[in-house]
Amino acid sequence: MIILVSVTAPEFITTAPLGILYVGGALKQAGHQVEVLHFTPDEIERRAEEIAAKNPLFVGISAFTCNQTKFSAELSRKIKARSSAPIVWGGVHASLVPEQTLSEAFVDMVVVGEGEETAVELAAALENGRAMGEVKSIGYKKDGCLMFTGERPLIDDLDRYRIDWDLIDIERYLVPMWGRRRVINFVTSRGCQFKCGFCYNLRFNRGHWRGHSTQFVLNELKSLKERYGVDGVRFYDDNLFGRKKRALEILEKMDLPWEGEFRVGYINDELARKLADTKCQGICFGIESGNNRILKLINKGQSVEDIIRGVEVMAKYPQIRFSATLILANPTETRQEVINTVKTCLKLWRIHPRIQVSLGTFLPFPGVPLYDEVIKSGYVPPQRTEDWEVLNRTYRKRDLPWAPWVTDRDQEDFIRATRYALLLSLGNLRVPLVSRMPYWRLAHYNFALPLELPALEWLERKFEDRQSALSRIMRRLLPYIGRRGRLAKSET
Ligand code: B12
Ligand code: SF4
Repeated sequence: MIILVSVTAPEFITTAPLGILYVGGALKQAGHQVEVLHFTPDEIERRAEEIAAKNPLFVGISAFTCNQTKFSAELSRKIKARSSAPIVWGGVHASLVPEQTLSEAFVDMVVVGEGEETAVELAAALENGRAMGEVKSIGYKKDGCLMFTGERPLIDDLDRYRIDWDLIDIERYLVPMWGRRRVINFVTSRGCQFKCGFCYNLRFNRGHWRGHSTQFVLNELKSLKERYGVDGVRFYDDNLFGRKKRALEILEKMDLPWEGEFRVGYINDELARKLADTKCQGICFGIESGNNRILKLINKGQSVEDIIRGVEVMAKYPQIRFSATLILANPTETRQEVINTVKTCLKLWRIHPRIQVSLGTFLPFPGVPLYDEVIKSGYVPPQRTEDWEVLNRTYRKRDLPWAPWVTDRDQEDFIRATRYALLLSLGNLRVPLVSRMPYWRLAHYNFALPLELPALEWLERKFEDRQSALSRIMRRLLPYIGRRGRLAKSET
């Protein structure tokens, strides 16, 4: 038996852990008995005992760079204390920080990059007592030294592997969205050909896009509909439109409501019209900045003018929910440039008053192109796996030790600007004062005495999760309510 685990913060627990479901599917295909566990940190103690008692061939742990590293470190330690089963870390974090991860006493091996082929070979090597050096794309320990085998090629034919939904209770991941009740997260492709400075793709996917075939995706979605009554899809591809024709064909033929992310540069009138003809419920643009200097620095491949053009097009299709994500505190960014970004948000809101704007601060994820800049400016990155939890954008208060160009006052303002930007949609209520307040605050970049925030946060908490009719009305009136969790993905 092989056990694959993802420990996830409660606010993200309803998104299915697709990485280990793919890896689990590959291991099952190869004849192994597999168990996938996805739980919140409060269960660590109990789960560690359960895992140790099963004495698996190995325990595979999946983590992004965020508080998952802390939860996973705690779990690994507890399993190690009770069992001799090898502990294998995989996923984005272990792939981008392999040496440090492997140097931890609670980690026996790391898998770097895509896991399907590697996990199957690793399992075979462990079962047959073969040398670990024969398995590509792993790190292991030998006589106290950290050993790394070379990279294997990326998987080109993705159709060889599929998510095995039987490995989890899918009901936990069918969530209500846009009036539908059973919406699932799904990916049709991996990687992206662009090279944005804050993104893991260049390193992890080596700047390559690969997709499942159209027919494969349509078959999988058909089976999700028929077997589990799935009635909507939230696409989590790095670049859903990596091949435009293919994406459109899927979206046109799948006959399901959907939501996904886009690059601004893809949008034009023709494409927007085609999207509106599918059951598109929402799209999100990574706008990132209101400054051409910063857009160039982060290598986004789009200008402020492109952004405005894209939003103008989307404004003609108000039936499609529309959100935009932006990053503050980019390396070398000045206060004035941050203000420009905030003003750009307001401009976009004037063009498209239903826009949902999400501001986040730049986080130096290891391995991204801008990471080296941050290290050059003197930042000492976390020295222990669990300390990478500092890179968590959903905290409301934080300091930014990697950003000496940001003052304490600026940080306070960022947090408030982020809150008020989410509240911009209050403007649609057309209630005097309430609707103008966030706009006024942002327009003047003045967040002194933010007395409205506690009141609005109270409202937010009160109506975020409830299923009552009143909650539903509130969420309709105040669209930002209930969006924080969903926007977290866009913040990436
Ligand atoms: C869905 C998603 C989420 C979901 C979480 C889903 C969940 N249940 O955990 C939500 C929306 C909640 C989310 C939140 C965040 N996310 Co996110 N998210 C994604 C997204 C879009 C898709 C993930 C996915 O399903 N991929 C598809 C699968 C097939 O790929 P995979 O997970 O990498 O798995 C493969 C390999 O990594 C490997 N593998 C994975 N695990 C294991 C384990 C073992 C044992 C082995 C052998 C192999 C292995 O094999 C798999 C198959 O080849 C990715 C981008 C992307 N497209 O991958 C970003 C991404 C993973 N997220 C990212 C970030 C930063 C975050 C946040 C930290 C952002 C924030 N708010 O601050 C949060 C933190 C989440 C948390 N605290 O748990 C970054 C991670 C960067 C990094 N260095 O880790 C990414 C890469 C986006 C980006 N472009 O930068 N996210
Ligand atoms: S941020 Fe988006 S467009 Fe840029 S490299 Fe990453 S996935 Fe591609």
